[in-house]
Amino acid sequence: DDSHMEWWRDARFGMFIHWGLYSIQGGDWKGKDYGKEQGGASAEWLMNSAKIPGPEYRKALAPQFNPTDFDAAEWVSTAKEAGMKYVVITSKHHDGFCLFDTEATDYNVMDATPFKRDIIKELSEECAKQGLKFGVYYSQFKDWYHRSFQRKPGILNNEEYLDLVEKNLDELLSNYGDMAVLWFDVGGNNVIEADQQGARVRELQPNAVICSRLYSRKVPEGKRKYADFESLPDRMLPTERMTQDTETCMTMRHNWGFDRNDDHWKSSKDIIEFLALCGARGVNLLLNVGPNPEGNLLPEETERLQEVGQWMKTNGES
Ligand code: FUL
Repeated sequence: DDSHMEWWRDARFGMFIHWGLYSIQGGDWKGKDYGKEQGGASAEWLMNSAKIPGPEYRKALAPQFNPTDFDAAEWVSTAKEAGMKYVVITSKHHDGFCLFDTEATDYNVMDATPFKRDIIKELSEECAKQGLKFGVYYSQFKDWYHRSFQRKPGILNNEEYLDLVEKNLDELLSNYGDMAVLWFDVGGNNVIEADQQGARVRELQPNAVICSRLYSRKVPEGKRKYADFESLPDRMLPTERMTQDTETCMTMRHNWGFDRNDDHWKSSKDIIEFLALCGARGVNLLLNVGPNPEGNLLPEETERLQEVGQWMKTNGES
């Protein structure tokens, strides 16, 4: 039964949001630029690129995280006006920081920052209010902050870490109303664990749509039991129209998280052409914004979203 996929198939276009402690630095660490155009992975990879130990990263950034301009209503209405039907935000990226209230670790917005507002709660409630679907990105396999990773770099498949993931998932799936999308990212090789996490999602939110990145790319498609849609690598599109559920994601410039020096903006025209192409190939588009440390969408982002919205009104399907 794939009735839970219906809204997602109709939706076609969503907003992706990369936001977290890394946004404060905008790709910079101790005067050096680790943004993508400087050869870094991407601004949200700062902790890894600049080899910052977890405790140091937390100590430097968490006390500064105070995005008082953040207004969920504004973000959601901007997405809605652009013709987007769903919103997916980084509840926990690879730096391990949780943008939601969690009992599993105090490395979260409520306990470790002066902001003390549950961002996932505010956004999920606002999406419900404005009639958009809401989902979360969750980095289930990469967590550079976790103790076990600090002890033995790269090794996270242990009980202690899996316990954190399990608790986080239960919280995300229980405390925020309807969770429409579970956008897992970069699965490990362990199919048993991926299956367990997928099963838990089904159990607590039977209608949630699960991203194929729950599984490692090495796991053959037929073995990805809980993957509802195939997530293509950044900006990739198939050459033919897809018959299976597929999504591609794209950011508006080079980096996903906020970067101070990245001026590689795609034009509104580029974005609209890509969106139209996605439609023609039967692929959903998750278009990314990287809000600033104060909690604002950037003027360049808002401007592009408005122009996409104008195009959608005349050319998109409602
Ligand atoms: C990748 C991540 O490593 C990037 O930081 C970003 O989140 C992108 C959408 O997915 O796997």
